[in-house]
Amino acid sequence: MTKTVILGVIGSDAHVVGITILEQAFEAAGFDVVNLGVQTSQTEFVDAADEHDAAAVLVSSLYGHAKQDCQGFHRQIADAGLEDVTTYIGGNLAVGQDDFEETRAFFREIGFDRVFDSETDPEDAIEALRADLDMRSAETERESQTVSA
Ligand code: B12
Repeated sequence: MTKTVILGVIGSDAHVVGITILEQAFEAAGFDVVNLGVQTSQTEFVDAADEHDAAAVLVSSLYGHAKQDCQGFHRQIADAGLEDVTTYIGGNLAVGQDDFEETRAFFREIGFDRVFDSETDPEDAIEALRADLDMRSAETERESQTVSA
């Protein structure tokens, strides 16, 4: 079954080129992509994930304010009952010179399943998402077998 991914640039960020490339790459890889565009609020991401029964939400941020823009994001996801949706974030996630491993640790801590820097090849994100979604379907299958057994 074709999996739907929600894509957008969070907060007041207006950098559009990266998500346009990601949209094309994920579509070419066989995903249905709902591109919410730039300056997308947390609520718009969550509502779109719910409405489209999305497998994943891909958040982009380039302008350096991702930490503030993502505060409370996973709480909203949980409140909408969407804990099973895979969440990725990528881009220039902090201002200026930065230790990316610290940045990665911060975003993992607040709930993102994977964190990508601005050097990421879209193919690597696609490969990661395929692996994560396959793993999730296998887990769901195992759980339903356990329940019915
Ligand atoms: C073009 C540009 C602009 C244009 C944007 C035009 C537009 N509508 O897109 C304009 C001039 C408007 C602009 C404005 C600003 N910009 Co600007 N901009 C750039 C620039 C030069 C290129 C961005 C770009 O298009 N790259 C090409 C695309 C293909 O790459 P990308 O965006 O990085 O996306 C790839 C990856 O990051 C990754 N990726 C991105 N998101 C995600 C998400 C996931 C899930 C995954 C897996 C991967 C992923 O995959 C993408 C595709 O390969 C960068 C510098 C640079 N060289 O990156 C600065 C840059 C991003 N801008 C910057 C800044 C500070 C701003 C402003 C705040 C400046 C100001 N004071 O006004 C404003 C913000 C305005 C706003 N509200 O957003 C800084 C951010 C600094 C930081 N994070 O520490 C940068 C890095 C410049 C710098 N070195 O200081 N900008």
